[in-house]
Amino acid sequence: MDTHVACLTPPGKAAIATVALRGSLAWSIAHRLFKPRAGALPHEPSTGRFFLGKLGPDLGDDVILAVKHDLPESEIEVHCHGGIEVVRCIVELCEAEGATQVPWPQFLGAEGRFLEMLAQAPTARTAAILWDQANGAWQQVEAKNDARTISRIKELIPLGQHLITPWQVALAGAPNVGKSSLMNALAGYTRTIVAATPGTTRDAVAVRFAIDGWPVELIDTAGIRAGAGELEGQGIDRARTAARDADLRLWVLDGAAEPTLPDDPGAWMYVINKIDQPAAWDWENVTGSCRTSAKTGAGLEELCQAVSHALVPAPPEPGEPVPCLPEQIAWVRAVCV
Ligand SMILES: Nc1nc2c(ncn2[C@@H]2O[C@H](COP(=O)(O)OP(=O)(O)O)[C@@H](O)[C@H]2O)c(=O)[nH]1
Ligand SMILES: [Mg+2]
Repeated sequence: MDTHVACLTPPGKAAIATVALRGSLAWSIAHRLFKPRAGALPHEPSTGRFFLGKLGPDLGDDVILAVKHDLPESEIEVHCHGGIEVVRCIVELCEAEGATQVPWPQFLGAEGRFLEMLAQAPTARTAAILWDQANGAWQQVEAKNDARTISRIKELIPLGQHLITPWQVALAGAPNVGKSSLMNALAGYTRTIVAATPGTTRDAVAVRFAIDGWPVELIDTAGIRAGAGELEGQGIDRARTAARDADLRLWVLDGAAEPTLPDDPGAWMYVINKIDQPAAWDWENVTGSCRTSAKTGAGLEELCQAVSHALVPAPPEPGEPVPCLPEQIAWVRAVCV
């Protein structure tokens, strides 16, 4: 097999860059290019050893050479100074000794794709899941390919699709029930217009944050009501689309005024807001609803828990496989038919 060389760190100015080398020639290339600060490189590489020294002709760059795998397919990493020219020089030296340069995704294979996702993980919780996947969690699926494992994996597909891309959660309901206030209270800062005049929010406004470690894009929709003007009407159309396409739809009811129910009966999670005010109707009629006050903050924690549970009813255990690459998802879907 060819000996491959790739730069694993992004191009540009940085303190450190990593150049990796793998193949039958890797260790002999290291012998020719690298001079340890003390002693000599051993005749054969041994996994897990590090060496400090110079790489390159004349003075060379100060580098650390790490042995990731020993013979016969040895793999080594050179941790050199960052910068485009330093990296280019080291890669060219390896090429001159017989290595072939390949792009880093090709060098790393599936692990690299998880690491690429890991770099974009928006929360510690999603990063931990991607870490497990980069560390080979999927091998359990290949080892234990039974019906229970597969059905559990299938359950986790939506989560796998939302480790980087946020879940879309729509806030819908009649004007003035407190959708924008709830969004602001949840996001923790003022982002949308809150006003006492019905119909002030004319457009769908989205804010991204995390609920229970899951990335969420909360969409505050224009109040859906009949008899609106043309401009407001366009906002209402966009609101309907955003609400229809969302992963989770919250219908906000005003606990202190006559309730307006959705005309689209689909799946809604009901939120009864303004519970700091005297009740205008019997909330007990709406089972399984969350009760909040955007004004006092009451019930927001419970609302977050309910949203988290609706999005990810059974979160993965540490080390559990989660399908997140397109081919993994396609494979699970194919074996589940
Ligand atoms: N007392 C009370 N007033 C609220 C609450 N939530 C919103 N409001 C008020 O209700 C009005 C309409 O709120 P807004 O968020 O603009 O409603 P939206 O049209 O559904 O987006 C504003 O005057 C808010 O201050 C709440 O929980 N308690
Ligand atoms: Mg509003």
